[in-house]
Amino acid sequence: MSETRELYGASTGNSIRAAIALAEASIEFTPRCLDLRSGDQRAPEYLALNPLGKVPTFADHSVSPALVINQSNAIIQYADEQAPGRLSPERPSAQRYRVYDRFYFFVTDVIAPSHSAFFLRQTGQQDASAPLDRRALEHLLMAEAFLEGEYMAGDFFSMADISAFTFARSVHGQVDWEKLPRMTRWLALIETRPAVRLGLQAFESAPSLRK
Ligand SMILES: N[C@@H](CCC(=O)N[C@@H](CS)C(=O)NCC(=O)O)C(=O)O
Repeated sequence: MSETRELYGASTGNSIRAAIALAEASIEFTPRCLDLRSGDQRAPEYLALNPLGKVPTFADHSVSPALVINQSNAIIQYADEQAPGRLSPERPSAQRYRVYDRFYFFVTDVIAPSHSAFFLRQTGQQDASAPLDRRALEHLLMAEAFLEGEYMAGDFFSMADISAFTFARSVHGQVDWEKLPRMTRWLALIETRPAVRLGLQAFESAPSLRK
């Protein structure tokens, strides 16, 4: 673990995707776990790093001033740039743009409506949340057609797989997997990756923000 690089987060999709991307890029970091129910994200020392009071936040103290990244997808992009070729093809090419295309499909057409639905449920608007949940799920299931190769953007692992993975896992019980043979194989394949396991566990036993 690196004390110079920290990833503040919780066991939520956004934090786990960021942790997986850093691990896949072999960027060492210390996970710092926030208890969102207790409001750790609104503690003044955390707000100094992330004025929005949200997780995740990545901080690299090895540079001066420290590099701080607040958005999960910007952390994934950082990981991609730090380890060329690991999360997307190294050079501009049709394959690289397919990775980006599918990455943004999962980010904007699956994860974003699902987050909006979550907000509506939290605020008691169940009826309004249901169509957004359905839309997110329907979009995820379209990815069966992406899987002509083993992975979401071809024959190689990429950030597109990271963006699809946590949501696919979170709706596991709502999907008829027998109708989705490619996605079933894909999910099992992604789950066995050491960096994915590391990301999934990062905030289970991580040192807490409150030391
Ligand atoms: N667009 C942000 C969203 C971050 C976000 O909404 N994080 C949630 C957890 S998934 C959070 O921190 N919620 C706590 C709160 O809003 O108080 C990202 O992708 O990083």
